[in-house]
Amino acid sequence: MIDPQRLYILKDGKLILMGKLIKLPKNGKALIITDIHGNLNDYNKYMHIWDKFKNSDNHLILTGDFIHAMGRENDGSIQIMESVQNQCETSENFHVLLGNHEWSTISKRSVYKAGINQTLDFDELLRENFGQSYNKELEEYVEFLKKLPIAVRTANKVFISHAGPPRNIKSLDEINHITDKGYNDNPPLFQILWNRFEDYTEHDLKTFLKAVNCKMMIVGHTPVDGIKLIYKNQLIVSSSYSEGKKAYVELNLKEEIKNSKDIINMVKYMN
Ligand SMILES: [Mn+2]
Repeated sequence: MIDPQRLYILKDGKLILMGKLIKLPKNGKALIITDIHGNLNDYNKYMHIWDKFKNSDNHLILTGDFIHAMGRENDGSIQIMESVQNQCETSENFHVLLGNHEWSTISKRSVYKAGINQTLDFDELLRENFGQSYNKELEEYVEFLKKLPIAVRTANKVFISHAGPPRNIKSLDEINHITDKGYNDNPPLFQILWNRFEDYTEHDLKTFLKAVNCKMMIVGHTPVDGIKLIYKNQLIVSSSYSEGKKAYVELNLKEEIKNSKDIINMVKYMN
């Protein structure tokens, strides 16, 4: 039976249920962009880079938290949401991962930044924009967000997610099924969307990377000055909402990734 809340693709005349893990082959490149947080100006700049970059081998990975600006002024969350939906429907190489801010829209749990309830702000933004049809729009957004994948694993052994790592993961298959238990009261899902580096040890990171057979992990979530290396095997990237510089990664999917140096060489900065 078809579950309307899951994403299916049509392949060779058969409907295939998409899991929560995207696997990228050893071919082409991937642009990895994090934490846009409703900044339409930055989003458009990255889309301009993507427009020049895209071809059948290249991919774009937006690692979540594309909605929720800091405050109501200049909050481009709706425009970005509409654009992201449109891109996902028209390009199979455009991958959008769930962040904790999109998760809050699904789970109806409020998220705060600097004491501001951003979930409530987003609700008000929708009411202002859509008036009477506010509820219908919100439901459509929730449907769309529930279809988003949670992580990407590349053939050259890089694991990409919004945050994390989660604890007690034994295999990549567990990541593929990470939302099977739902969006609320699901510790592994919560951890892959919320964990910052004070929440896990070097041992936790190494254990996780071994379980998913990866050398490096790339996340967003914590604002840093462009990039920050954690325990040698995790790179935090801030592409828009940052503590200074805005960085992204142009990951070469063909090249062997042995250590952090190989990844740091692929970091680029946006002005
Ligand atoms: Mn986040």
